[in-house]
Amino acid sequence: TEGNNKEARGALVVLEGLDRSGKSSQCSRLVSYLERQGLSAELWRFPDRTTDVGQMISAYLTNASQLDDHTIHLLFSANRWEKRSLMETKLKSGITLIVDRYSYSGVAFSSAKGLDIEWCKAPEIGLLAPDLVAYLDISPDKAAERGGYGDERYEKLEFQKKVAEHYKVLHDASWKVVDACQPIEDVEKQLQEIVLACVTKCQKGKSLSSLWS
Ligand code: T5A
Ligand code: NA
Repeated sequence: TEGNNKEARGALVVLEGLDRSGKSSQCSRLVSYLERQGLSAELWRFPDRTTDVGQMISAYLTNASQLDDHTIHLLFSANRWEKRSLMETKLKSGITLIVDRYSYSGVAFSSAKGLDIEWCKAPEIGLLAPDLVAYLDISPDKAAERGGYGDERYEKLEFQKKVAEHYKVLHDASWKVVDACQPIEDVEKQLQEIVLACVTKCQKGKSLSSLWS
């Protein structure tokens, strides 16, 4: 009978936040947690530096190459597009994807440089919309104190302040803001609850949608 034989899909969960907000630590903890619950989950990250496009992005971030602001923006977007169909296949086969950064990073970082926000959003239109965006909230000053920034292009306090402002205008109904200054285990606990609720909703038939809606 209709509805019942549709296989439960996985959830598309994105973690966003400033550099050093704790995304990578929490993404891997989340995947382990979901697996302990008997759920299929995979850890993904953008940029995916393993592809040809990803290697161009990596060279740019490490200052090994220079690119026009628009050009690097489109490369970040292309790097998501080249993964879109695999992402959809995985989700439809019941795998939950925990994704370290996504289109919101793309728009927040490029618009923080002064690019028009609508122009920044345009190439993201049609990518899969996350079921949940967990924003790890930390002040740029606190983030900078965490082990200090490395040598990557965007790891500068003044720029991170601008990025924080530009993230704010992207918040929508799919966002949950988590205080990233709590002890790591407390952030973890909070994320487990909101992610599990999201996975359950997707299993019950919440449909996949596209950016930006
Ligand atoms: N970018 C990315 C774009 O411009 N456009 C795009 O489209 C995309 C996708 C990529 C850069 O590219 C930009 C954004 C970025 O500048 P990246 O490889 O994702 O960069 O690297 P970062 O996000 O900068 O990763 P970081 O490693 O700096 O930060 P994370 O992952 O947020 O933090 P994490 O987990 O590595 O933790 C950082 C440190 O803090 C500690 C950890 O132990 C670690 O030492 N920590 C805590 N300390 C205290 N309390 C807690 N709760 C803590 N949680 C973690
Ligand atoms: Na990271």
